Amino acid sequence: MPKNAHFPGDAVSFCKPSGLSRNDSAIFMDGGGRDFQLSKINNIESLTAPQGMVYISGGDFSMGGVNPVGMSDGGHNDMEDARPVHRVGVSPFFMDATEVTNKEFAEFVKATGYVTIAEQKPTKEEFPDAPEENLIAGSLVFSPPKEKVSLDNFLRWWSYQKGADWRHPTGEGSSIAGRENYPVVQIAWEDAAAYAKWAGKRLPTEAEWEFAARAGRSGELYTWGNKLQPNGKWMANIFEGSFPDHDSGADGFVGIAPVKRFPANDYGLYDIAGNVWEWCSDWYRSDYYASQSQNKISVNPKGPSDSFDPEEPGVKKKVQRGGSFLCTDQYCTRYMVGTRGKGEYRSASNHIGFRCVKDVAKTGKKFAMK
Ligand SMILES: [Ca+2]
Repeated sequence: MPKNAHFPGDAVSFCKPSGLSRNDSAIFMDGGGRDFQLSKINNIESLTAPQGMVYISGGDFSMGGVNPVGMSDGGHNDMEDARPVHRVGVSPFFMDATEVTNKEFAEFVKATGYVTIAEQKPTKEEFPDAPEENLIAGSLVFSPPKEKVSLDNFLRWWSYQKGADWRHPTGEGSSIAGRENYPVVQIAWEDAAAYAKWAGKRLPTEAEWEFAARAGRSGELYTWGNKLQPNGKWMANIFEGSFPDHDSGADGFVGIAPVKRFPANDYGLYDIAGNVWEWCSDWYRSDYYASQSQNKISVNPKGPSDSFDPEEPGVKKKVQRGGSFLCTDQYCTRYMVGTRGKGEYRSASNHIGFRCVKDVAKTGKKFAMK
């Protein structure tokens, strides 16, 4: 592959995967570490990012995730959808440094009068088989059982709560008063896309999201390296204790945390792992990575044209990334950086939010992509 094959004129710097050789990296992976190649980050003049955003210079990287040694599928969930690892290039862009907050979303609603999906009464057209009395505005809320339960049915810890929406994240009686700097939740994909459009931004592609999350580090388990707690320090808001009945809050937070309470990754992105899931623009297909060429770079991929999840055929899903305050190695370790999440695009819950990206104005050849 010729150097700079699709970034004519741009110098490129090579980033080593955190001092590890590729063979060393494989120690941490279940063999798949060898699939990762060094990231090639565009070494071009940094642009001043709009307020609250960071500049991501783009480049080529190995996208995907493999199983860490000793952890089959990182918990109970199958992660085959994050393989094979394949090579992807992304153009420069700006990205929100934090997840969109309640304060920011409130400004959007005040300016536009926007009503989120969770606030709307479900219609007979959308749910023709549901009795009329069940058509009540609300949303999914994490409702932990009092005791340890088997992990084969998520309905044991999720329930549909009347009145749950972004202003009332856990249902009637709950509030976001004093929580202006918390990520907004109970946001369906359409709501996130509407906010992004209003803000002059857009949702990230899944490739942009992972490129930014990896921050030049190749093939590592986490956005910060290969150890969950470097020097004993918690790096993301996840779930510790006994899932789902007891969140010990060992990382400092039981449940959701305000933004910027954990270290940013090397690109200056806060909570890119954990805290709340983040919607991406792509439709979700479990077999999408398998459809990508293993021999050439996929440039600015935008995902498949339709959605398919064999676990729920017929349910249209968009990609979610980063995991949430509910992710744990007991069930779902999707705070690990290459892993993928998904959700029905008109559904929300109290652990789903988003952040936006913004295109860099193309100036002549400098950012031209072939
Ligand atoms: Ca936590």
